[in-house]
Amino acid sequence: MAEYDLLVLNGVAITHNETNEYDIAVKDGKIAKLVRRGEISISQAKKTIDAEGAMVMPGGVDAHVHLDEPPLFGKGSTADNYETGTRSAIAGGTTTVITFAPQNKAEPSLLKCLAATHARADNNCYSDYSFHLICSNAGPLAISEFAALREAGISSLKIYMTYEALQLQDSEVLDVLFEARKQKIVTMIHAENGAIIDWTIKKLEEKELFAPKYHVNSHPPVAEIEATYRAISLSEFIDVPILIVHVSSPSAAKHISDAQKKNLPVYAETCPQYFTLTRKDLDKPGFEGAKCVCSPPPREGVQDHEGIWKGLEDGTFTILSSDHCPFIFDNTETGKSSVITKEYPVGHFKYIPNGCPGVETRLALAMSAKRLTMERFVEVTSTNAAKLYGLYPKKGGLVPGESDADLTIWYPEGMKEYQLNNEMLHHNVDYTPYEGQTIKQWPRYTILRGEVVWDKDNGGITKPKGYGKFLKRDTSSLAGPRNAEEWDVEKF
Ligand code: DUC
Ligand code: ZN
Ligand code: ZN
Repeated sequence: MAEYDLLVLNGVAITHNETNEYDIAVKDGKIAKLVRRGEISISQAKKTIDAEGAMVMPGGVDAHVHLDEPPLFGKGSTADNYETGTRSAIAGGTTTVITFAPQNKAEPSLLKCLAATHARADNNCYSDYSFHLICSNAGPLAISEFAALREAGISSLKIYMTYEALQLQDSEVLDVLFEARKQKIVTMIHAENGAIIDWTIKKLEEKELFAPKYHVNSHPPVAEIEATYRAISLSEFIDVPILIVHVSSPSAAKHISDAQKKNLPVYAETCPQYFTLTRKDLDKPGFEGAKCVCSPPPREGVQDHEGIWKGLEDGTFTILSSDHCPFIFDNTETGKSSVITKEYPVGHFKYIPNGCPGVETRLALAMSAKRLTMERFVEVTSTNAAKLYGLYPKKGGLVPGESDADLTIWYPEGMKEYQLNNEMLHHNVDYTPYEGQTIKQWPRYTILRGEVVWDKDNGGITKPKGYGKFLKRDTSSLAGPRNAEEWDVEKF
């Protein structure tokens, strides 16, 4: 009888700290062993894949994905549900997504939101998945439920410093951070100053400036820079780990790297839109610019992109996520075009739903840019998200006996080049912000728990929905509070 279920042969295995010509043996959905190329015989396995010298990595972990959400960030609801969003993920080499379970401000319980999100995802997923709770009502019930969330396998929350429907005041942020510290929960923070944004919107409206491009003016860098510094200060006061999500501004990143130099447990995320898009992408004829409206917005140009790459290279950014937040462009009910009215024929920027699709293009865009060492690429696109959110080494690694056999196998160098177009993609969106862009690589196979779920040259998606499973998560394995003692107000 064959000893292994699957052998991946002739690949270059890459993890966050090693690159080697290893063949990979898989048994019962786990990585069984890594052996020097050629040291294992194909007769030992039921099935083999020849990687033909290409890179083989732990499957991508995308820790920032919005699926099946109601209107939260302007008008319009997300276009992808758990079926279409996770289908898109595996077609782009991502085997695990962490999506959001949103709490409505009128709903005091987080556990209820968790149950409702489970119901939307159950039996619908192609990739494995977990949830971050979005806490928009940090009242006593929500706070008292943090311990139960941990038992339910949720070890992270997201909070907002802007958006009427979501914003917490600083005292509420402190309430969340205080309990998060007790329960060993990582708090993700959308760091933009809501008051600065609202005030700037009024100034634009006074001048009757409504086109999509004014979204950029209404979210000036200072809103992100100030809120990032404030979020870091509040987390330092409570001594608790935070992750600043979707950082777009190199000046905000500077606050983050200064905090990291002080050994504060401050983590950060950026996304491909912040090294590919600029404000010019929102300044297109008519309403076209709405396709690239997201928050924070894309910044000025090459210098900002360079700042983002520098942060990815030097470790300021812990993770590279997609912030996949999809809205159909040409849909007047729930999509971007729902903000076009008689009164506002080119829409009004402040109502445009904020977000862009990107779960499928995240890995290929970052790979094609050829800026990161391959080990760093694995670290920011897979391993660090798994570590930060309590999934490592089950996810994000190739640890024999411990890691799920989740693999992304690329094409051999130079074998594929594409003009990216929306028809290639598997999301439920009618555009990609990256239409026409040259892509030098794409995942050829995606393997989830030992099963091929994506085979680009042989039919694409190969497993039905429902194979993806919910992942209960543990405590973060990245550094936590600096002081192990209980927080004590008398120390201040
Ligand atoms: N924040 C997100 O995380 N996603 C979409 C919109 C936003 O502001
Ligand atoms: Zn956000
Ligand atoms: Zn988001």
